[in-house]
Amino acid sequence: MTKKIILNIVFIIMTLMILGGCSEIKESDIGVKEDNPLLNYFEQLNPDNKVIKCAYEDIDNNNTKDLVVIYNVSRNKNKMKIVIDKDGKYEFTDEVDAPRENQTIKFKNIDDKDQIEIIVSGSKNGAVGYAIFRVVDMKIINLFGQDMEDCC
Ligand SMILES: [Ca+2]
Ligand SMILES: [Ca+2]
Repeated sequence: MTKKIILNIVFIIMTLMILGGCSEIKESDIGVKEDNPLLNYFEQLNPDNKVIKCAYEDIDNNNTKDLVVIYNVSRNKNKMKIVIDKDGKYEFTDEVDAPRENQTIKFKNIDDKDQIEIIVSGSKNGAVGYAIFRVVDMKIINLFGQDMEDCC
């Protein structure tokens, strides 16, 4: 009887460990595969900046996929920039402020013309904000934003 209880406890602990391990993997999911060449390029040139979130899409409408990267720059500051794939030659855009927590990156061609727009949302201490960006001449232009200053 006692042995059965101990076995049950061991089983519960092991289950918790496995579940805990799984959620850890989920949390560290940055949105693209770790061997993404644009991600590797970013990491190589920005070794001090931990990558938080990525999204892979053709940003400049030239039929090559580009990589939006949100990364940490200091204890309380995140930034975003984009690795543009110019037919195999990678270039960075400038950088803009990015949300502190719960970052999401989505794409939508909001004006139905030319290149796709980037919708970034996130929060800081429960304050939620979002912004719509477009890349023009390797600069990230903020087309529309709401409460971004509260979450960045
Ligand atoms: Ca492209
Ligand atoms: Ca557009």
